[in-house]
Amino acid sequence: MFNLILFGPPGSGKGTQSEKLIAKYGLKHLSTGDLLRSEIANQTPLGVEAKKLMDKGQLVPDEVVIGMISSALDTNPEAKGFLFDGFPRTAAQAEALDKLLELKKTSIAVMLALNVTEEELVKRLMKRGETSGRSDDTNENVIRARITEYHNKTAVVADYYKNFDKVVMVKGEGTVNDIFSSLSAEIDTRI
Ligand code: B4P
Repeated sequence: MFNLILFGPPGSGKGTQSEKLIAKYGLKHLSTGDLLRSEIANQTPLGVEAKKLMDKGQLVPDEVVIGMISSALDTNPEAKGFLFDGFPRTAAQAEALDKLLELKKTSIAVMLALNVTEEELVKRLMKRGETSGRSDDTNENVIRARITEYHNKTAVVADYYKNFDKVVMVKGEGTVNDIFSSLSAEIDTRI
């Protein structure tokens, strides 16, 4: 099994690159952002609560997203590997993920971390907000709040995996195809 974390701040290209990587490597894509937006679209109690936080640019509680990932792992026993996109986003989520994978006798092979400047992140998300219908992309204050959450709570997740020598930084600016080639090269040496 080959398990990969695609890491980076909001708007760094995780979702964009994940689509291409799962097509190339046949991994199962687990995006907590997508899972939460599906709960919102279905107006579940979890979705209603999550939307309130997401609209303010804040993270959803750890136990909620850990529960979602745990059941997604259980419902995909045949997967040849997982691509985690937008998860883990806190140190507690990282520790929980390690335990869940250990139960399945597997682990994270590598974290690929996309590096993008803050001004480029804001520009991309504002542009996506023109068409995405995502309420968290339309307001610059909310976008900046998401980036602040990233610095306060999520950046430490890279330090967690650095302890195990599993982090590779990848330049996240340039064309989508060039970034995809850089990510693929890193995967090819490990898969
Ligand atoms: P996510 O859905 O994970 O949203 P994101 O970080 O904004 O998206 P992503 O980084 O994938 O966007 P992409 O670069 O692909 O999270 C949304 C919210 O859900 C969070 O704020 C939080 O509230 C909640 N949440 C999710 N997971 C959670 C967790 N684990 N714990 C707690 N809360 C959680 O795309 C950005 C734009 O850039 C696109 O328009 C794309 O076309 C463009 N782009 C991509 N690559 C480009 C390039 N090379 N050049 C130019 N533009 C590019």
